[in-house]
Amino acid sequence: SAPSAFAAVDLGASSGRVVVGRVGAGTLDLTEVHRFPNTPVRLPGGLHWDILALYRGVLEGLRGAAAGPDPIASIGIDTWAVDYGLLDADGRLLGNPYHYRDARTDGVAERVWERVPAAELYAVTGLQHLPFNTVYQLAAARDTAQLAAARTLLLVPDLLTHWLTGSVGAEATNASTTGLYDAVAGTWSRELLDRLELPAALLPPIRRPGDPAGTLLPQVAAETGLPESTPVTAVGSHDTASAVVAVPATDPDFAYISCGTWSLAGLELSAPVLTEESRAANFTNELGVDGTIRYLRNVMGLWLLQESLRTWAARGEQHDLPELLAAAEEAEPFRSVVDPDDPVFLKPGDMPARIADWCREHGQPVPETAPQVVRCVVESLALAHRRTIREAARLAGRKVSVVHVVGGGSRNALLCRLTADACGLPVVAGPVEATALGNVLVQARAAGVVGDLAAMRALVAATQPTTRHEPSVDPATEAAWARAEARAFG
Ligand code: ADP
Ligand code: LRH
Repeated sequence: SAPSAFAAVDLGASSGRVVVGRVGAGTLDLTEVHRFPNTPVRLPGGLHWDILALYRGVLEGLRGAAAGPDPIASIGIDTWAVDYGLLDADGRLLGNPYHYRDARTDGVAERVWERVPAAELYAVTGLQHLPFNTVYQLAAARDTAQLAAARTLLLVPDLLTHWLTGSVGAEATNASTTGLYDAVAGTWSRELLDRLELPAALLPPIRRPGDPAGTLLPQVAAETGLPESTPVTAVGSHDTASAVVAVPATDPDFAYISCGTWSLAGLELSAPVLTEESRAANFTNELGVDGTIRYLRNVMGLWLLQESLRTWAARGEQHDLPELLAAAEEAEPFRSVVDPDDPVFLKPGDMPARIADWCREHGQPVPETAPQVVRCVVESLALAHRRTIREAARLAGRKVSVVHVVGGGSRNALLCRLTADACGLPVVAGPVEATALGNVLVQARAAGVVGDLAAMRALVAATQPTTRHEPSVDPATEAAWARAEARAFG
């Protein structure tokens, strides 16, 4: 039978895209229909996502999908995690969703822990501590007029789904990033909501990847040219969950790094690790597709590079990324390395200056040129990948024989090669668009076109190009990375 076509909406922190994926026996291909930048906006009241610009991009992409050669069997939506919009009693959006890098959560976690200690939060949710987890954002909003007027909270992919279909729900993989989801029971944690005095009624019923999420509203159908009967299907609506679906692993002992704005580095497990040691190491147990657990840690990721480029561009210094990476390749190795996960790097702002300050404060040479800054960022990320994957394997009692790097960072050959050296393991790089592929595959599975997770991964491995980076065989390599690790992480 002919392949079926599915539209995937995938919004990352740096860009959004709408792609059409065709899936059939032995077939999996993607066509990018529309790509648009995701540019946050600072208002007097804080840093926001430009949700209407994003929604306009979604509609434009769906229009492109409708105009293509294949009938669209279904639509799936994934975005970054934790952020949400609030609807009032009339179902209208109350204000622009906040960006997770907004400062209003500063110091809030500590207040929340006075009510529910961090160890108790972890025992229920299995979620790593990030200052912007939804639970802290809601605690920061406690006394606002906006929260008082809110009747429904929709995570960003669920908000976009609501605008397309009118349906109200909370997709489970993304719900697992809120800090309000019980990792063992697989439901919102009523107990945590009560103890934190957060209104449980805000939270919609959970739906799972593969569940139907409605069909297009008449005005959406008219605007996009898609039939009203077009279904929206819940996918792994947390982008990282969709990315992990499309990791082309053929070896069961694999680790993955979903590498874009963030590097999400870890393992796929069948059960959460909720030990105190795991909490102290700040590993998360986020929900994957088919009840799997994404046992990983957020590494600060290519944000450090994106924000450096943005800083230079604001000063009139334009850099071409491939050229800059080629220059970084020639730069002196291990001149300076930082702990990329230091919270000083989290917020928007002058990144090269913060890297320079960090180096100065830690007795390391300050990177002077752009290639030196980039070399420092890439080596520091490779170090964080090494540390994170080794720690995940130890805490989960698992062996790792290969590291898969997917997402935009898989195009960064220097980062992939250094990650291979740092980990002492082969790195398989690609696919770049793993998230969109995972989104398409879960829709295809719901339509009965593809089988289980293993079958989906086999299809990705058979159809999508990857690049293998072998680690250095020089016996001095491990010692060099171990020394650099001590410099970066103390
Ligand atoms: P997100 O989903 O978080 O927006 P992506 O997965 O789209 O992120 O990855 C974006 C990142 O990919 C960019 O910040 C950049 O560092 C990297 N990237 C994109 N194109 C290239 C390229 N040609 N060479 C090296 N890196 C690239
Ligand atoms: C990656 C991601 C990550 C979250 C962060 C907020 O895009 O979804 O998994 O921790 O954004």
